[in-house]
Amino acid sequence: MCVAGCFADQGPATATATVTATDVSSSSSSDGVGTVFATTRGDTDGSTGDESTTELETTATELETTSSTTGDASTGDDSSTSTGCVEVLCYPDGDGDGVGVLTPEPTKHCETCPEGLSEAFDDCDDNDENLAPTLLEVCDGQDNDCDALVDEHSPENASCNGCVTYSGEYGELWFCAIGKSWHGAREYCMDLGESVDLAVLTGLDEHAYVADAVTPPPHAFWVGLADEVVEGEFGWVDGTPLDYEPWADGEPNNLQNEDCANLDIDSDGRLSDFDCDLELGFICKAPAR
Ligand SMILES: [Ca+2]
Ligand SMILES: [Ca+2]
Ligand SMILES: [Ca+2]
Ligand SMILES: [Ca+2]
Repeated sequence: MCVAGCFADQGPATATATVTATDVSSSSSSDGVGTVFATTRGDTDGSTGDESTTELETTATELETTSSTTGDASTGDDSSTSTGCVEVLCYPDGDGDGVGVLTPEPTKHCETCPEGLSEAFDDCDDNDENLAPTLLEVCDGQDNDCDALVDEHSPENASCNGCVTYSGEYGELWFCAIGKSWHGAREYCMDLGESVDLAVLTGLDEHAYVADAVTPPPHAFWVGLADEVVEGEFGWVDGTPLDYEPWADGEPNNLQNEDCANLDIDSDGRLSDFDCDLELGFICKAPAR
């Protein structure tokens, strides 16, 4: 616990100036707490040589024990900084959501961080209290939990803006019952995060997994497969070739130049090629990380 006279009461500048990281690292001892005491004690009685180090560290241990049982009695002075409390590094938390950031510089404090500072430093936006890695994703068009995905699945976000969300072994999925062209759907997916695109299905196992997860309506969902570049050569949007047989019977048939693939619930979840401008549902995916 932090006893009276602990430098948490004095603000970061005083604490940092008195017991700095340099004081600790410059000692021959590997015992951080003991070294701090030895340095303070040595300054007091003028003993700075190596011979006195062991004795001073022993004394430091005794002092620490005394300090923890009798409060400020061993130091007797509010300006003392050698109270034996555990230092913590505290990072500035500008939006008060309990998670700070790396800059500006963190400061050292006793036991706990004062208000406005935090031991955590991975807030993705320190100007918005609704964004922090400690939060759950909600449906608001923002990346609440700082994982670089917007409105993905969480216990608070099973569906969002017409998309049912899903999280599993193949990553994050959004099954969207919003009518969009294949290209319009792709843009929608990409707005959900840099790693998000129309779904790339890596093989029969994932294809079956995704088809099982679909909850109609609608019955047809665009996936990230097309042969717009070279007719008859279907490839996934991430550049990987199609290397398994995903097609429904008689597909793809390129009827009136159909170039975009959709997963058709009425064909056991297998794929058909459709006109890319048709407005269908679609499946977005972010691969597992
Ligand atoms: Ca913050
Ligand atoms: Ca924040
Ligand atoms: Ca997120
Ligand atoms: Ca969100």
